[in-house]
Amino acid sequence: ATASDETETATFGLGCFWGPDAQFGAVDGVVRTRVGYAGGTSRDPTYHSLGDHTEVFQVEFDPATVTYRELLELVFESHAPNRQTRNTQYQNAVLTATAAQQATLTEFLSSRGFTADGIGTRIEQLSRFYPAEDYHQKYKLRSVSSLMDAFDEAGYDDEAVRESPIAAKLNGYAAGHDVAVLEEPPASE
Ligand code: MHO
Repeated sequence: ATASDETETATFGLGCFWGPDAQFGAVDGVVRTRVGYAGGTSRDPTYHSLGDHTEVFQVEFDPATVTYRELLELVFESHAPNRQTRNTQYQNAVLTATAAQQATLTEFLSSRGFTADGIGTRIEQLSRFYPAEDYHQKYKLRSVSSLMDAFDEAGYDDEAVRESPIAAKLNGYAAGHDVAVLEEPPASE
């Protein structure tokens, strides 16, 4: 896919953030991912001092290739909206950042026969996203030491790995997700 200049950012919670970080990183049109904490009120959450925050992941995407609505479809295929866990750390959540996202979400929910109040999934406006510790970013990729060594040798620090479009795809691939986008092969002669 050809990327356009303008990306958009979506924030979701689907339990432990390692899995969806990889799953959504593999989606065509998703250019960057990061994991973190949001949805609570306590200051400066960390993994071991999470307070009332929830593990969330952000996907930065190219809306010319994948739409917010398509991401919502994937989010709602990936959890049971009629249920919710009491443990705030792992709650399912859609945290909208703009009025346009809110409008798309409202339309999407009603197309599924849901209302924001009538489902277990938390539907809220994103107030603040706190990036998680480096060792949680691209967690699946981090288990492939040869790839992490290659990033290191190419001069990437932890923040550069977190924000790398290549790392997002490799993280999905490392977790077993299909990252292939099949196009016409180039002519061989
Ligand atoms: N350590 C937990 C969850 C990690 S996720 C970042 C486990 O593997 O079950 O909360």
